[in-house]
Amino acid sequence: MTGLIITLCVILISIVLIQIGKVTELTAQIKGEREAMADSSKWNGVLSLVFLVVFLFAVIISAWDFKNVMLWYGPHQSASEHGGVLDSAFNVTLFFTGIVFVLTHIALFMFAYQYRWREGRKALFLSHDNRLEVWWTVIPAVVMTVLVVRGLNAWNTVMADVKEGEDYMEIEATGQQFNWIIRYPGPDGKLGARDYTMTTAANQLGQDFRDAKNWDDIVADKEIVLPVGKKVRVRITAKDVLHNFDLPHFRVKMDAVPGMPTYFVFTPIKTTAEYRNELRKYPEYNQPADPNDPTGPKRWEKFEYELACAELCGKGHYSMRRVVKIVPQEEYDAWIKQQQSYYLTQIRGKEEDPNKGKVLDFEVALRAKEFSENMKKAVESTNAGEKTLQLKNINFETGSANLTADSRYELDNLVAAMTAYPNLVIEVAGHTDNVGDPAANLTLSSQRAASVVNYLTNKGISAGRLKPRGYGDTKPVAENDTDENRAKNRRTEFTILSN
Ligand SMILES: [Cu+2]
Repeated sequence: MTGLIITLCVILISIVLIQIGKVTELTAQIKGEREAMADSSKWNGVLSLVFLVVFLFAVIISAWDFKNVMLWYGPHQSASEHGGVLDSAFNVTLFFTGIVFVLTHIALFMFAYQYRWREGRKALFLSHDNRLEVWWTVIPAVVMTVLVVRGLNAWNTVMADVKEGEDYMEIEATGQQFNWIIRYPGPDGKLGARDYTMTTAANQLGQDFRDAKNWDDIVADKEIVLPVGKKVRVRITAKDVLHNFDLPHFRVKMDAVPGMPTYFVFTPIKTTAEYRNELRKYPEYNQPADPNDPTGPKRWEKFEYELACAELCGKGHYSMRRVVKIVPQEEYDAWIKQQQSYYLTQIRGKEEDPNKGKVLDFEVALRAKEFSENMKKAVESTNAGEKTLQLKNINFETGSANLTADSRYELDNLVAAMTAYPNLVIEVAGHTDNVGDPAANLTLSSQRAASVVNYLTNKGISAGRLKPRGYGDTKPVAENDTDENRAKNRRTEFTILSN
């Protein structure tokens, strides 16, 4: 229907134009050709002037109308340290090109009016004028030099890499169709090595997990959180096609190129909350964020910084938006503490893990810390239920009471605790699942408890402080219904009897 109406309109307008053309021709014949030409020339000149005025007004009004929505102005002052340099370079360029823009438009349409065709007037042919040549060469040359020198200066400031010994944090952004994979270095502050040949479904970044620096790396799959006032270096890469790492509020924009890592360094200077507070002063941002919910939150309350992909990288391009949160350092510290290592949660112990079956130093250290904290709590507690602790990673060879070599790590934690609390007396308890004969289970669990006690006495802990006991399958902690639950029931525990 709409198509039909548009076609009809086009046909009708064409007919009208043809008719006007015919009428003009007729008047020309009546009035005489020259007079008609002078007439039309004058009208065209006047219409040029009208166009000039309307056009310049439209430019000014639209710029004024949208001023609070645009970056580089009003509420959208840069939220990064280097952004001001870029904004000022942009504004200086806009100032000079703005003057040229207005002047050339006025000249263009004024000339069209002023020098329209008139009877008996001839054009002046000016073949050469040295003075004019000098003017219109020197002025643009000076302006261009100022702009280029300023621009180069701004470029060097904005693109500067971190200096030797400078305090900064590094994250990594990898673009792919269609999302950003953001990697944080974890507590060691260092990003682990990557090798694209190691990329698999589970290891999307091709992290080389033989590199210890990778073990604590975090892959942030929701929002990006950064502390305010801290210099951030972003390593930027791409997996498939060209993407572009764009943080408009921070004036950060850099191509993500497959096979060629790039970077950008910036320092956020306003938290999300501070930026929202600034938006709050402008009427545009006091409109409801959702037009269907006029009493709901205002636009400034809903504002979020964002990471976008500024490269048309495919049909899902728009979905590469990620929320960026700038928070005070304490809030950042709390957030990063909650993030879990990708390696430990997704890879450790699985097919892809090159360290499968090996105990890693940092895991031993982590567990030792956890053990001593739990021990402290248990010793101080007056609640009987909190006096029993489980020994983790204690394993025996199948069907026997022989401890595996890796059991020593946890047993050494217990030795350390027995030494730290010299009055501690404990019961060491062995438990099994309900598979097999109950009497045999009881014997095996007693032997295993004895085996643990034996290890401890060999390490110099007095036998009088250790009471081994086997419970067989009599004290399950879970139903013996699944493999997982049966594994929970096969365990070694100790209970503090006195301290
Ligand atoms: Cu993209």
